[in-house]
Amino acid sequence: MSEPVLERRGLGDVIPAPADVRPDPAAAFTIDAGTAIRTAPGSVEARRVGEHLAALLRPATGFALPVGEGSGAIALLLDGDDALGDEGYHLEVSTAGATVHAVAPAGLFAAVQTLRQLLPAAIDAATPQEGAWVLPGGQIVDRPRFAYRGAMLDLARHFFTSDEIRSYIDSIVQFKINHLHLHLTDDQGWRLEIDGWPALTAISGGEGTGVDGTGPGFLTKADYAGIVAYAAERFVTIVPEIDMPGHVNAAQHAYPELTADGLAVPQRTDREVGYSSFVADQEGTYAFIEDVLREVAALTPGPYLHIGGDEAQATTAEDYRTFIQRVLPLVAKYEKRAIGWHEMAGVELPDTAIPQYWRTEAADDGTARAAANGSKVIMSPADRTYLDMKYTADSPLGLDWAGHIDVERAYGWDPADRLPGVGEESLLGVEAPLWSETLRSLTDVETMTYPRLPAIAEIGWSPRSAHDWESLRARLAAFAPRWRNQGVAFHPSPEIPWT
Ligand code: TNX
Repeated sequence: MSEPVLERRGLGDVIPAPADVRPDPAAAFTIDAGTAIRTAPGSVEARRVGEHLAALLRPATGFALPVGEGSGAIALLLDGDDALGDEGYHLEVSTAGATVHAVAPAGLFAAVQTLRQLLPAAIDAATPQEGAWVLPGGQIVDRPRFAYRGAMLDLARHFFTSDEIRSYIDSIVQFKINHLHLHLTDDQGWRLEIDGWPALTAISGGEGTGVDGTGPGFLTKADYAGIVAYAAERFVTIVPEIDMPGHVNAAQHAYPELTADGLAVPQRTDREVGYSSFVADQEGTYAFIEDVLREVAALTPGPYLHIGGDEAQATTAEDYRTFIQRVLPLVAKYEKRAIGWHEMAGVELPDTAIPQYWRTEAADDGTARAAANGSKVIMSPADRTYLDMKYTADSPLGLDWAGHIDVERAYGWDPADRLPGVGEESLLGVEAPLWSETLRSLTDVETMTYPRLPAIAEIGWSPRSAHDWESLRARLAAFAPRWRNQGVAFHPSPEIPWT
């Protein structure tokens, strides 16, 4: 008796589009009850990636899929060509099996995301499904265009729990996103516990915080460390942000000594920006900041520490310069590289500092000057990458100050063309920030994220020559059943011919 045929996938039906795809329709491989997964000899990390793949495939297939170094028709090997880089991989599928060659475990993990998408959508079901688990035959050679492909969650305007953040990590890694920026502090809340300054979270992470007072909560140091570890197992680097010198009302509400006159400021739960500022010419400001940065750096194995720097309308230009020039050395002292919203580039920066361009203007002198001086830049133009912008005027969630962003708009730009003076060589990568003023749940987060984040992930990963709207639309369409099986919410954009 023959099994029902599940959906047949094409070798290139993957988001982000792989760099090089050579299908061989005669070479398909069918995973069956006897399939095992073989991982690179002597590599604990390759073994972990193998276990990750097995855990993805077991529920829907019902197969045992043992993982070991002995033998197996699916092989995850660390014998790749150096040209693949740390995240690249070479996948060969023949009738005998599927073999991945990578240089580093991150490349094996990227290949696992590709393998998942090459299988029928039923692979994401939680219970055993009938059918043949066919991988399309041929070869893929793939590696990212940019090293940094990020998403950002705003925990300050609305707090999201450790479990919600972990779910978000699980869904974003499918698109080879490798950085998660956490916006931990803002006027409406402070979301990371800091020893020695307990009121930050006791007061500004407590009940009544967040926009409209509806987003209370904070991460303990243990919660944060747990998220960092969970992310690292999925080859995601956490980028913590402590926003300053503006966006600091929550800190000043908890600690009045951080204000100019030492008087308490009221809690704020409205959506205004640009009214609060640390005091640049007060030593206590830097003692506080050093404590915070030291602790955040100690909890963060990744290389980056984001210091905000945006919308400091309540800080004079001179104070802003003083402030940034005092804080950058503190970041370096704790052995991190500073990222800042691009206003930071209004000050001369060391070439290790990374401006993140977020506005909608066609040019930015500071960012261009930083790039000319050797700084790398992260591109997050609000009118393309801001996942909190409404899709259309009808979107119930989101803001519209940078316009409406449908999927075609999120996809129809190139980071190397965005700013004069900031070309391909100056780019560290792209990031899609999600601000949470209007969001109240993980479902809201996912609805704003999908299907736009996959479009931006493709801009960050795939070669420019592979960007093609008609192709992306068709590949996105296949995600409706996948996201349903995964329990991930998405906006059913009418632009996509959903299956
Ligand atoms: C601008 S983007 C901000 C945030 C808001 C966001 C809303 C940036 C660096 N600052 O404070 O949440 O707009 O879209």
